[in-house]
Amino acid sequence: MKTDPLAVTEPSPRPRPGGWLGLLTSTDHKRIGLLIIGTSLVLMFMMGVLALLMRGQLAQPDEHLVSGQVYNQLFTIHGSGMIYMVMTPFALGLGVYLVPLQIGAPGMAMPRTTLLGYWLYVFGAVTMLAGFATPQGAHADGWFSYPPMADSEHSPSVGSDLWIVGVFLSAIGVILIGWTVLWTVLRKRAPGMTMMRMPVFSWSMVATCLMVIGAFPALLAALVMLAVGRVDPSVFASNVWNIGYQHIFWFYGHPVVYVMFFPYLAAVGEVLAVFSGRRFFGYKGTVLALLAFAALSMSVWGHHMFATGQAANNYYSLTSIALLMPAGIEYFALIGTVLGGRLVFRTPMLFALAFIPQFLIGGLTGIMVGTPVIDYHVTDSYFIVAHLHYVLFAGSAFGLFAAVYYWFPKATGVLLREGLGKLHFWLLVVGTNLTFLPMFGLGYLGMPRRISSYSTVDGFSLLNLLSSCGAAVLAAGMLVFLFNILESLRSKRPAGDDPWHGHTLEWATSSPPPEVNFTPQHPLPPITSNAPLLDRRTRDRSAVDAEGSRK
Ligand code: HEM
Ligand SMILES: [Cu+2]
Repeated sequence: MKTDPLAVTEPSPRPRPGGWLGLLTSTDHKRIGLLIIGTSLVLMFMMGVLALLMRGQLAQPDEHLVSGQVYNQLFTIHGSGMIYMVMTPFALGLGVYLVPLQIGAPGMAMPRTTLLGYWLYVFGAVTMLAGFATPQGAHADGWFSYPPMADSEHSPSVGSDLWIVGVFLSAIGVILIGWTVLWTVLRKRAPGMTMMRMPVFSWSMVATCLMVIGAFPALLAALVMLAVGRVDPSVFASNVWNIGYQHIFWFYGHPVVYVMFFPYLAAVGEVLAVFSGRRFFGYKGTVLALLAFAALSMSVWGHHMFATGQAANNYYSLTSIALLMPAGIEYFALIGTVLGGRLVFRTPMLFALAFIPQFLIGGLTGIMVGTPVIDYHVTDSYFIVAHLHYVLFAGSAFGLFAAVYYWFPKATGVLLREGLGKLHFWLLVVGTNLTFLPMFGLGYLGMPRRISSYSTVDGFSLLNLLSSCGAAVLAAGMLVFLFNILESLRSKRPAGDDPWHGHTLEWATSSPPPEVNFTPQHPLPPITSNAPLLDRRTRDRSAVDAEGSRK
C-alpha cells in the first residue's frame, strides 16, 4: 500500500483500557496531571496529620503524647513529605495539566516519560512512608539529613534506608516530569504562540523546569553520598565531607524553594488578572525576572550554612539580598495587575489576594535570615520554622488553593461551592496566622526548633498554646475543603466552559477538555498576545461598537 505523503501522520489512537486501569495508564496529559495533583493533595492531608500530632505534643509544657524519638520521625517525615512529595510534585502536576492547554498543544511531548515520572514519585512516597511500619520507625534526621547524624552509626534504622531510597525515586520522577514539561513548551506550541505570547503560568513552568533540571541532580548526588556513607563509614570520617554534603544538598535545597514558589506565584498572577478584569501588568519584566531569579537562585545556597563558618558569608549574603530585585519586580507586577481593576471576590481571588501580604512576611524574614549577623542569632530556632512556613504555607499553599479553586471547574466541569470555599478561606487565614505568627515570638524567646518538649520555666507555654489552637482552626478549614471537593463532585453543578471569563487558551475549550484539547467545535482563537481570549472579547466588543456607530 502506498502512503499518501500529504496524509496526516498522527497514528490513529489505539483503543485504551477504560476504568481505573485506563486512568492509571493513560498518556493523556490531563489525566497524568490530575493523578499527580490528586496524589500530592492526599499526601498533603497525611503530612498535615503529622503536623497536628506535633502541635498536640507542643500544646502544653511537659506533654507526653509522643516520645522524643517519635517526634523526630514526625518532623522528618512531615518536612520531607511536604517538600519532596507535596509542594514540588503539585507544582509540576499543575504544569503537566495546564501547559499543553495554555500553549494550544494537543498533548505533551513524551507523555510516557511523564507517566513514568509519576509512578516513580508514587513508589518513592510509599517507600518513604513504609518506614513507619518498621520496628524502629521512620527516618528521624530532618528533611536535609546531615551526616554524620544520618550515617549508619548514628541512624542505623531501616527507616533511614527507606527514606533515602524513597526520596531518590521521587526526585528522579520529578526530574523526568520537569524535562517533559520543558520539552512540551519547546516543541508543541500552536502556530502563533511565540515564546513571548505564552501565559505567565507557562513561563513560570519554564523557569521552574530549568531549575529542576539544573539543581535536582545535586539532590540525587547528596543521597548517593549518604547511601554510600552508610555502607562505608570512612566517607564521612572527615569533616570536610560532612560540610561537602551540606554544599551539595543546598545546591538543590535552595532552588527547590523557588520550584515551590514560581508556579504558585504565577497561578496567583493569572487569577488576579482574570478577577480584576485586567491584562497582566508588567509581562515582559516578569518573564525576565523569573529567568534572572532562577539563574541567581543557583548561586546562593551557602546562606543555609552561615553558622557552619565554612561558607563565604559575604558572598552568599550579597547574592541572597540581590534576589530582592527580581522578587520586587514580580511583586509589583502582581500589585500593578490588581490596582485600578474591577475586583470580583470569588474564592480563587481571595486566596490570591491573601497570598500577597502573607508571602511578604516570609520574604521579608528571608532577608533577615539572609544577613549573617541575624542568622547567627535565629538559626535553629523557631524563628526559622515561622519563616519557612510563611513562605511555604501562608505563601505557596495559598497559591495552591487559588489554583485549585480557579482550575477545578476546567478540570472537572463542575463548580465548587462558593460558600464552603469562603469558609475554607477564612478558617485558613485565621488558622495560618494564629499557628505561625507566635512562632516568631518563640524564636525570639529562644525556643530551639526540633524539640519535643519544654518546661513551664522556659516561658514558651502561652505562645505554643496559641500556635496549637491555630493548627486546630487550620485543620477545620482543611476538612471544609475536603468536604467541598467531595460534595461538589457528587452533586455535579455544571460550570460551563469558561465560568470566570478567563484570558488564556485553556478556557477556549470545553470543561473538561476533550482528549485532543481543541476540536472544530472548540477551535483555537487567533493568538496575538498572552491573553488571546481577552483579545477576542475586546475585538468582538469593538466590532459591535463599530456596527452600532454605522447605524
Ligand atoms: C505546605 C505546607 C507545609 C510545608 C511545606 C511544611 C514544611 C515543613 C518543614 C520543611 C519542616 C522542617 C522539618 C525539619 O526541621 O526537618 C516543618 C516542620 C514543622 N511543621 Fe510544617 N510544613 C507545612 C505545613 C504545616 C502546617 C499546616 C503545620 C501546623 C499545623 C506545620 C507544623 C510544623 C511543625 C510543628 C514543625 C516542627 C517544627 C520543629 O519541631 O522544629 N507545618 N514543616
Ligand atoms: Cu536558601
